[in-house]
Amino acid sequence: MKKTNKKKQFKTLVKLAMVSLVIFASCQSNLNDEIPEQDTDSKLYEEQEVSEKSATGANRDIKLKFYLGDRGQGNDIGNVETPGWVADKQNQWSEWGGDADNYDPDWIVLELLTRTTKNLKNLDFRIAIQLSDDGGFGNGAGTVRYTPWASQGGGWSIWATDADAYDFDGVRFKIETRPYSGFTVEDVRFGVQLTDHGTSNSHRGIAKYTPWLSQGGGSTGYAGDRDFYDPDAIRIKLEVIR
Ligand SMILES: [Ca+2]
Ligand SMILES: [Ca+2]
Ligand SMILES: [Ca+2]
Ligand SMILES: [Ca+2]
Repeated sequence: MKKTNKKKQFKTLVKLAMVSLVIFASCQSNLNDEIPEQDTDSKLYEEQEVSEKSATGANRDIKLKFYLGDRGQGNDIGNVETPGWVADKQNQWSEWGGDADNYDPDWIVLELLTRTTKNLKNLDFRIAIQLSDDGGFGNGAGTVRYTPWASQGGGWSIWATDADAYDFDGVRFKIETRPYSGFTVEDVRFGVQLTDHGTSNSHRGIAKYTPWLSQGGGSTGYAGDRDFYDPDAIRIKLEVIR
């Protein structure tokens, strides 16, 4: 009996060892299987990315819209203003935008709009921003600041303030365009950041971005300085993929 039991025990041990080996081996083969699966997935992902990118500057035009508000996000909203569609090459300032009483706005929202009836082929552009005071409408206006051109890769403007760099009331934008044979922006989005105490780095709010042109555009959401109260300066970003 003892011998038989030992034999049984031995057999069981062997079985267990074999089962473990099989499990281990199948786990290994699963791991090996997963690698090509991941490859397939990432290929699919790339294809999706490519199809999302099918909306480009070669088949779409863009427009910047903006509005400001005060006393909390979404409150005391002023008029929505725009410098117009880029492909229309207006090169004109928008109307001055302010909050509801054109006095000390707390936040700004930028929107990127797109349309398919015109495109950005063979066109270079940059964004200009100017701030004013004393009820907006251009009184006490500060220096005009520009983003780099799209053909230069875009980027942030210098900080724009009103004349005394303290509690601006009005904001306006212009999109400057110039013909640029052979240059067409692939993708584009707008960014905006506010600060206070002049152009102090330590009072910056979070930089906010619109979705990309290839994503259909959209809104930055509310952009304010660090405490979302009476900012002094705004800078604007033209972000491009060439
Ligand atoms: Ca106000
Ligand atoms: Ca305010
Ligand atoms: Ca001022
Ligand atoms: Ca503030």
